[in-house]
Amino acid sequence: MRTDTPPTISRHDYQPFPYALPEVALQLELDAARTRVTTRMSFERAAGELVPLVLNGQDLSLESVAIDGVPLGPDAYELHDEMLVLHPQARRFTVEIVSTCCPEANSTLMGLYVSGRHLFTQCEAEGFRRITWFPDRPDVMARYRVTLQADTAHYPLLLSNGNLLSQRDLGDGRHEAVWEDPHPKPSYLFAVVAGDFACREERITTRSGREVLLQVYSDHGAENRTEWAMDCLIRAIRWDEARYDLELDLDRFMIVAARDFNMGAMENKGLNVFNSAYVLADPATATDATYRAIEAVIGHEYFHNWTGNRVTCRDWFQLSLKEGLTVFRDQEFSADMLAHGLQGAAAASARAVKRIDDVSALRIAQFPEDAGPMAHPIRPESYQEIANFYTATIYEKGAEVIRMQQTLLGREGFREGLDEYFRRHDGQAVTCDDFIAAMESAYIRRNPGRDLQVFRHWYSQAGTPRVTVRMQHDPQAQTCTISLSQSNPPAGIELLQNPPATKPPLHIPVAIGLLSPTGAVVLPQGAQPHPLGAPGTLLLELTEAEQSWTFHGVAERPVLSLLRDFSAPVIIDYARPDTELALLARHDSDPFARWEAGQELARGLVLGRVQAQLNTAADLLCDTWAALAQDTALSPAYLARVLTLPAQRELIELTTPMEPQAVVQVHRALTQELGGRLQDHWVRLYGAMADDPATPYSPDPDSAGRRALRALALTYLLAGGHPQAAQWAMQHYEAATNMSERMGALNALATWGPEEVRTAAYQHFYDMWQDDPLVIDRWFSVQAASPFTGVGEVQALMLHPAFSLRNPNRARSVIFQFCMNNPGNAHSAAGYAFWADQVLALDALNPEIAARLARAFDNWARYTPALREPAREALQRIVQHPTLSRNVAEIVNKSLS
Ligand code: 0A1
Ligand code: ZN
Repeated sequence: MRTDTPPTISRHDYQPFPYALPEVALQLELDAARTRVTTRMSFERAAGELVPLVLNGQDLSLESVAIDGVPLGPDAYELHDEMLVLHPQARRFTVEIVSTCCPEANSTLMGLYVSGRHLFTQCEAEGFRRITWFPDRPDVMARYRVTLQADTAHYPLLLSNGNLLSQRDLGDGRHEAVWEDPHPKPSYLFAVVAGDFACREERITTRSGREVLLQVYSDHGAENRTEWAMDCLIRAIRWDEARYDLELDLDRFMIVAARDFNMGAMENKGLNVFNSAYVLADPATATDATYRAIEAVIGHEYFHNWTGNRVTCRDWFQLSLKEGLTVFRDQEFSADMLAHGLQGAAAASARAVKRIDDVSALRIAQFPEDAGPMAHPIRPESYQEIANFYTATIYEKGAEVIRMQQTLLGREGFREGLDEYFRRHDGQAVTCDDFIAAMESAYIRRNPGRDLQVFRHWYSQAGTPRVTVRMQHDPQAQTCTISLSQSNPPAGIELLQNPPATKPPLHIPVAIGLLSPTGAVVLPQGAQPHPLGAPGTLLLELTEAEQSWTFHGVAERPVLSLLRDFSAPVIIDYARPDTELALLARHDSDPFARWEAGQELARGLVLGRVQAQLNTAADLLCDTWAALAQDTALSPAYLARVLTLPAQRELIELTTPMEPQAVVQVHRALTQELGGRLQDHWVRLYGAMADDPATPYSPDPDSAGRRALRALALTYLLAGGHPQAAQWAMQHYEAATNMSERMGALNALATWGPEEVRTAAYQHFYDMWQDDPLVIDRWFSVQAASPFTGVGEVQALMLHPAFSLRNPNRARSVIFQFCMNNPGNAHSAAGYAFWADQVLALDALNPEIAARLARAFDNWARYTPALREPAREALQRIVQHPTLSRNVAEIVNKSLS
């Protein structure tokens, strides 16, 4: 904890570490109260001159330091708050340090900590320094040998990275395990787990014929919930072999589920640690969305083994090098899983479902970030606390930047570029520049005379670019001219730069299509359709501030389908009549753009009602949706997306000034209207999507899609006031044979249900699942996000015995859900005051989690005046608190600047 302003670290200040560290031997005498760590490091100075050896450490007690076996007296080294400086004289030497740390007092969940009865570590980004004094930076890559000693009864399993070399009993009730990781790695990939776990294991043979052992560890009693995780892991391994020819490079790959975890999961080499919410699933406790989320996270962490671990980051400014690329890979994996066994348009539509979900998430989380005080490029220029930069920009926008490279290179070209990246950099710690240089080599081979120079600006610019579209059609000449212009004014941190940042144009791939007035595909004369796109897709590569393209042989004025498959993370400005959107929503051959057209129609309606107070009729939206609801060619999963209004959070972001309350009101009113006017369709879909209760649960996309559509129909029926809806909802809830159906009904009731039915369902749910923390998180979440839950109710939830501020999943399910997903209640003076209280309370325990919560109202300066003042007051109260972590201080200072 500190009160002074934390120092700013700049990308341009990077200096290589002056020593190589080939070998590390660690011995951990594990004990929850006090763990003793002996670290032996063999250093080799890189350059000629003597340089101090600077090691990082945090919350450690130093017992002794020795160089080449000679103990150092206290005047032979400098011990600072978070730094230990030694002055070695030899070129090659060994440092041995003994220190202790206290896992049970560690509520930050970084470094070595206690969860349940087990011990876990979390080292990314800078947690290793909480375990021992060390050059804790990603460009120092060493081979680790780890000796673990602990009480045998309490910690019968002792795990670390790599291969188990030996195990023995120490004779005093303790035992020992020695692990060795053959792959040099940075400290952030180090891991230790100790405890008593159940284990599911399988042996598989990799593509090259090596047998590997896969293990999933969980708390005893949860082993029957790890089958899906194992299945996902095997599919991820097979997928990486098939798609990228990347093979598992270890004899053993372990996943361990932790109840207390700050994030989703962590890719420690050979020993992934997971938030239990992303491992455990069975039909009774996990929803379809959970099954898919587990698949994505297991894939993500596994794919890091190559993109992140084999080739890692030189420094933390390069975080998106591994995260953007790995998110892109997990998105592709998930899309391929959804499309498995399908061909042609059916496969495209299945993949589009994933794309829709990813783009929706981008708009909810990343677009606001790019439009607020924390806006930063995917390769930031500076930070105060790196933990604050595990952001939607680094991850999700980073993945979009990788995806654009695939769009520009084609699938094969992208694969060539990736192969080149591994050929050049396997075993190294590198930069985003190194990645793009490898991609560029493949790009140039395919596009002689061109390069990715302009594309590189995506790495250095913050903000969501806007692309403005104009179209001119000349019926005589049968030409159609499309003009695109781009702008991306300074955003976030760029605004504070002096002189202001200059932002050259970006290389933006804009995939488009032309439709005839009846919705048929129009392919202009001589135009080459893009191989990755839907029928008739053309790729316009915008590389200048403004450019035009003229197409020939276009007899009638076409309707433009824009930004197909969301080919770039931009906002499109194109003024056009709603009738064109309705046509696209019914006929676009690109399933993503087709969904987008319907969303655009709905967005226009909501924003018109909120901002211009126009009571525009919803007739066109209703007619379009009615037609779509009857289109039997659409899969249930896709239709469920099509018939869902844009999220309140997405719409709030589009209002100027931001009007959260008005958006919530209009959104609810429109949902009611759609519920009423399309009632017959909802009744029909509700019946048609019912499952045969005798069919066993399966999370496959078709079954999941049917459940999603049925729950959506139920929601509309409740919203629209169908006289039997409450009764159907309760029956749906009670007759549910799996958690997906049950949550479908509970969510609908929480949002629209009459009070007695709602509370009866909550009570029943609690009675049934009170002993299962992951299910209780659902119970908390659904209530915290309910429009009927105000500040008083959420405070009452926090007093519930099942709640704990120390457990991040609980904090997320109550506090974060309320602050971020209950805009109708959180956006109020009382809501902001509650938020400030919780940020401060969390900051004393877990600064990483507190800093995430501190971002809930990032964009307060754009709120409607009546909300701006109370939001500022709440922020001021946080800033003025006498002890703030570096994490929260950075966020709130930026928010107020
Ligand atoms: N590299 C992980 C994310 C991660 C980052 C920091 C953590 O510490 C609290 C934990 C996990 C990933 O991308 O999955
Ligand atoms: Zn990751």
